[in-house]
Amino acid sequence: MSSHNLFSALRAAFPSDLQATAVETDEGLRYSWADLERATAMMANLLKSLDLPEGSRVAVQVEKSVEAMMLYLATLRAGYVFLPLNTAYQSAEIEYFIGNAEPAVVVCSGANFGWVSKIAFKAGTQHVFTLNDDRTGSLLDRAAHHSDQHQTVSRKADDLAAILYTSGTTGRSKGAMLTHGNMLSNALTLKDYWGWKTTGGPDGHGDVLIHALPIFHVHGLFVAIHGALINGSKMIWMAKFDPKRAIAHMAKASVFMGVPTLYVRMLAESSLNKAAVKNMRLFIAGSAPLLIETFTEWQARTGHTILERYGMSETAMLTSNPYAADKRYGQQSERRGGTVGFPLPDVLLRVRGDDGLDLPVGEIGGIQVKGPNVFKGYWRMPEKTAEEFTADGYFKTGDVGKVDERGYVTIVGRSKDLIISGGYNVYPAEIEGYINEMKGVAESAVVGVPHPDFGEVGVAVVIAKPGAAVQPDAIIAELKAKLANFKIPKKCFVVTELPRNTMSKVQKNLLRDQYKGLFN
Ligand code: MLC
Ligand code: AMP
Repeated sequence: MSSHNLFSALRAAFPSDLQATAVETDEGLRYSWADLERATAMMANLLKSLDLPEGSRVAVQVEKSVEAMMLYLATLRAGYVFLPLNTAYQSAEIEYFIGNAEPAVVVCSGANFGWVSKIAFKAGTQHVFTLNDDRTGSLLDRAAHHSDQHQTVSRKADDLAAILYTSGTTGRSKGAMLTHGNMLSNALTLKDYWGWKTTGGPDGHGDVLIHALPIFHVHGLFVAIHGALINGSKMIWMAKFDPKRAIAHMAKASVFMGVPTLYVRMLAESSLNKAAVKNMRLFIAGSAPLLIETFTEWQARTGHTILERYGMSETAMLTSNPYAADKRYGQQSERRGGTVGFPLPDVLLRVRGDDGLDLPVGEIGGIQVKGPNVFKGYWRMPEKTAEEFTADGYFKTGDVGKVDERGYVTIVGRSKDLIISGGYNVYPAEIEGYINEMKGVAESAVVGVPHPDFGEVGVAVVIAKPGAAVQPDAIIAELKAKLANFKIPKKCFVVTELPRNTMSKVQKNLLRDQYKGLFN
């Protein structure tokens, strides 16, 4: 392939019958492969007509829709850099991302146009379009005037394809820069490792994926969309996850991907049984730890063994339990609950101690990785990038784990102060910063505690200034007015002191222990 544009590789995998269904929505709309080809061409031509500088960012905060996916593909196709933003982000959060990334184009929902466009124009963005989840908006109106033929722009493997913001443990979010080469290598590796099929399956045309995740993070945007497209597989598109409908879709699907919360919610449905999953080939979980109870219960109810894998924004997928026996690890290799499987075939993974030396098998330390999937660095943060890589080019994931004698990787914790709630990352430092600025607050600590639905949720523990009356409900209400809803601690306590070590550092482990039974 002369061009390394990821879109070219995805396009080359479209089935020969372009009139076949590529995406079928929850509401019964059907999009053919020809529709994907034409609509992405029109959007790419619209972007091209704007005469944007090379490497321009296209920032997008819209509800999930097939057109939103097409916008992603069109951005790749036109050679620009896609920057997806969680729909829950509020103005202060959006102001930071747009100010930092300086996108040439911003696309938002019509309902948010007023405040988003204000932020964008202030940051120097020239073009703000709207895109709604009912196939309306100025982006589509404008694209309709453009040709449905477009020559995909040539890109080098090392050219940027996307920037994903991932919050820092201290300070502000960092934009992880992913290249066309990063994503194509990962998509091809997973196609092979997960045994994607082009024949057989529920309708004789191979695998059919239920797409139930949001499309502003690695899991829904890359692993799921690339996975289906690089195999020419149809997607059943759920704008919002609903456990009953997801189970009903399984009659005509074969692959499902979800964060653990989705599995927990489906297990609560009586319609989940062996008959409901009889056409399914593979259930994949990731983005957060899958509890062994969920793994075992799923096996008992459906007869299927969930395949757990591990990845991150900076690297896409890193490890996976095997779909079929992995010859590198012997014929006995199976999917093991509680582990995230083996390093993917082109990923090098090692576990190092605080002294920077490799640890023996079974010992716990920091996970470091290297491979064609590992990102290019943090957007406009060369020092931060340098800090996160070792001298010999390994990326320090911030996850703590071990590798056993058979090669299985287990994640046991994180060195980064991070809460993963329902698959979304919440950084305590960010929430504490907001709480500490509130009237009457002296100090706060936010910790993650177990939760039956979200896996983990945040709890805020606050100390008031002497003489100040601080109400937990008022703190929560103030946070809700400023931050994305999933970041809001589910409980807040006002206490007189925080546990500290001899260095006067707050002992978050003691707080986690104290509040661990709150929701379970
Ligand atoms: C929603 N809420 C959450 C939450 N999601 N609270 C904590 N954690 C979450 N993840 C809260 C809202 O704040 C709101 O509270 C209430 O739940 C209802 O909101 P909702 O939007 O209607 O929720 P729901 O649709 O039920 O969403 C739950 C969910 C969603 C699990 C479907 O969170 C989700 O889609 N998660 C997937 C995230 C994901 O794709 N992660 C991949 C990251 S990639 P209130 O109080 O306001 O009513 C990655 C790399 C890798 O990590 O390896 O894949
Ligand atoms: P993000 O930055 O949103 O991409 O989140 C990446 C983080 O999610 C990783 O660094 C891990 O801490 C966590 N993660 C992803 N998959 C798994 C998994 N299967 N088990 C445990 N943690 C996971």
